[in-house]
Parts: sequence; structure tokens; C-alpha cells
Amino acid sequence: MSDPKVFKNFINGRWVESKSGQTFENRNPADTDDLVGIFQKSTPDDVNMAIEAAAEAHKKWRLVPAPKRGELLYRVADRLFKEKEAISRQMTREMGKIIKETRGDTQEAIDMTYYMAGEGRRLFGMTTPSEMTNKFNMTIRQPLGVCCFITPWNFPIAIPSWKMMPALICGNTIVIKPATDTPASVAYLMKVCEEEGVPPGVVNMVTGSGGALGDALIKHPAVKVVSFTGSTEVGRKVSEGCAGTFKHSCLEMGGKNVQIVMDDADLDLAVDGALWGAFGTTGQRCTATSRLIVHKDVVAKMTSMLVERASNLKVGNGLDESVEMGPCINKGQLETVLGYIEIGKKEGARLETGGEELKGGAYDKGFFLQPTIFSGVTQKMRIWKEEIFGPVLSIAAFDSFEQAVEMANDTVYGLSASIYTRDINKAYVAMRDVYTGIFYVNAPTIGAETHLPFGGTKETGNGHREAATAALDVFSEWKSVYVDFSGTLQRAQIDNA
Ligand code: UN1
Repeated sequence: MSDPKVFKNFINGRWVESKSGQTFENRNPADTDDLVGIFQKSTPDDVNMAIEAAAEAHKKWRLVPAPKRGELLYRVADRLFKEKEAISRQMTREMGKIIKETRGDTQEAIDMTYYMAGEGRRLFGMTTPSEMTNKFNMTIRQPLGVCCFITPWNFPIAIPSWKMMPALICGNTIVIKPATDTPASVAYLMKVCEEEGVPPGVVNMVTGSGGALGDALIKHPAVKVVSFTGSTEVGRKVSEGCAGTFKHSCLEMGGKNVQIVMDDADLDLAVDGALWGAFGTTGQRCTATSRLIVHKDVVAKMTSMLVERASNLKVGNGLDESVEMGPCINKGQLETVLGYIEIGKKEGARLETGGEELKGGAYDKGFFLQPTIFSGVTQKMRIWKEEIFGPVLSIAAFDSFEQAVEMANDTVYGLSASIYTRDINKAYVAMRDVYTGIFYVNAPTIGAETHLPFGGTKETGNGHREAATAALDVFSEWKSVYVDFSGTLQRAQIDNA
């Protein structure tokens, strides 16, 4: 195998070992005999070095014309495109999701990189008239400085790219700390940036646990933006950590996404959607369909159709093209999900299918779980309320459309929701009244595209959005510029009254 086994931190354009002298292993969750790589167990000192390198590099990077920054991103995107298969195969090994999906993950990074490269020739501000004569008004975007990213394991290259590419095109420099379960994908991204000529210090990577490095990433005075994707619990800490020094924080957190199925829906289509939404990525998406609410007249039929399909999903190593669902990311996550299955049973939900860890043969080397469906779930149950982040779907029935909307909104989260119906009026009312950041009609709760804003309401986010031009607002600040060419003092609100 040509993969380097030991990955170093990437700081100031160099691959360097951690000062700790310690490392950790990254193993394949589908086959723990497969060692994907050995990574640096970094210390706050390593983080500080990376932040200082980024601060120094920012002095020049901010002055590189944005179209030139864009040209570099085009080169990075071209490389990601050329090496899509290698990146995706490595990603399946480190993350477990099936190869079709890791190709999608890599494609999302390619899309985002091209998209933001194009922004280099836009980064539009506005010009607007002045209330004075011989005066010119405009707005320009200015970068903030060093941005730190704490990224999750479920989208090992897509989510890092959502943060990196808009930050870079705006003229910021970055330090990224990838999830300990999936650092190889970010290391790959760093290597591509290095080889395509991104200047030293502009992108930096430090590996290690959030517990050990989180404070260092948030507290350094040179850091101006912290972008985090992960649990609401940790997001709250990031937000509090940033508040004292007014660092900007962009938080993408939990979800408890709902698919509504009306009695007039195309049930085959709704079943396809629920299956993909609930069990794609082994349910480990922030946007995963976790609650399925179905009109009482079709709930029994839909449940049996879904159970039939879910129980036949092929679970295994995602490098096998015929496998439909991979493992959970690690043992801890598997146990958490099994814990929720026990809770669901105790709460009185009906276990329709699944519920067990898969054992025997190759399964013994990974963290495999059966696709699991509960029916008869009520709004009081923990499996209705809490994010599970695994292949568990909770089904509940409703009587009326109004009740469905009320149930959809019965969550502290607000990332994604969907409705299956043939009634266009109901679709529009649900689109308006279900309070989420993302909404789908006749499509599952997953499947966001990079040129639309991504993020959620309530405890899913803090008002920011990733992707699209919305991401530029996270990584730049507006400067309003007034140019007075009258040669006289003109007092706004006074001289023209
Ligand atoms: C996530 O859910 O964690 O919309 C990210 C989707 C993907 C991104 C999901 N494009 O499902």
C-alpha cells in the first residue's frame, strides 16, 4: 500500500510532529484490523503554533486579489476531481460509509471548491446613492483573520470544505482540527492545497481530540472566527468560549429531522425517501430522517413496506459496491445507539425490525447494527425527542395535516424536514409553517446542494448558514465606504434635511 502510515500536523507549509511525541490510531470501523493511519496527538502548543502561522500568513493572503485566490481554489478543485476515487476509497476506510456515499462526499467538496473559486470574481458588495451631492457609497467585504474549524466525522471532506473554501476566498487563513475518527480526509485536502501552491500558513491542520485542543482553538486572541459542526452540547461550550472575546462563532449542531407522509402521497416514493433519509450514512447525518410521521390511513401500509425494505438492506463493508449500509463510526457510537434502542423498547414503542448488533464472521471486526424501525412512537418518548445519530427510525401516526405540522415542529431542533403529498397547497403551507432551515417536497430530508444555504433554526444553529453566498457572511465583515468628492464638509442627516 502506498499510503503513508504516519500523518503529521500541517503547520506553516510543513508536515511536523506534535510536541507531545504521542500519536493515535485511525482504524476502519468496518474492519478494525485495517489501520488507516497514525496521527499526531497534538497539544495546545501545536495549536498555538498553527494559529500564529496562520496569523502571519494572513498579512499577505488578505492582499492577494480574490480572483487569484480563486485560481488557486480552481486548481485545488481540479485535483480533488482527478483524485476523487482515491479520496473516496480512503474515506470509506476511515469513516465506514459506503463508497457511493463517500464519492458524494468528495463531490460535495469539489462542488464547494469550484463554487467558492468562482466567488473570487464576484464577492459582490453594493453601490448605492448617497443622500449628498458628489458623494459615493459602497460596501466591501473584508476578511477577519484566522478562522479555526472543528469538524465532524460524518462528512470527512465535504464539511471541512464548506468551512475552508469560503474562508479562504474571503482572504482569511485557517486552522482545522478534524474529528479524531476521520483525520485522513482532511490530511488529503491539506496535501492537495500544499501541492497546488496555497502559500505556507494559509491552511493548517492540527490533529487530536476536541477535549484537549478545543480551548486552545477558541481562546487565542488571533482567532476571529470559530466554525463548529457537532453536538448541541459541545456547540454551546464553543459559543460560551467565544462570547468573552466576541469571537464570531458559526455553529451547526443537532437535528431531529422529520418526514411527513400525507394520505395522498405516492407511497413507493415516500418509502424510497424514508429509507434513504433514515439509513443513508447509517443514519449518521445531521439531516438524517429520524422521525417519520404518517397519516393514520396509510401508516400501517407504509410501515410494512418500509420494514420489508429495511430488513433486506445489505449491511457490511462499504468498499463492497453491493453493500447498502456501512457500520457505525465507532464502538461508543454503536453503544449509544443500542442504548437508545433499549430506551425505545422500555418506553413502549414497537420494535418493527432490527434492534440488534450484527455479529459473526466479518461483522465481528466492525461496529455493525441492523437498520432499526420503531412504530407507535409518541411525542413523550426520548426516541422522539433526542438525536440518536444511527440507523434508527421512529414512526408516529397523525390524524390531520394541522396535527402533522404541529408534530413536525415538536422538537428543540430545526435542521431539515420534508413532506410527501400530491396536494400542492398542503406542500406550500408545510413549507411555510414547519420551522426548519431546510425543507423538501417529495424528497427525503437529506440531499442539500452546495449553492443553497445549509443550517438550521432553534438549537440546531446560531443564526448562521454554511454553503452558498450565505457562507461569505460568516467569513467576512461588511465595510461601508463613503467617498466624498465635493471638497466641502457635508453633514449627513443635517445638511440635506
Ligand atoms: C449532514 O447532514 O451532516 O444534505 C451534512 C445532505 C448532505 C450534507 C449533510 N449534502 O445530506
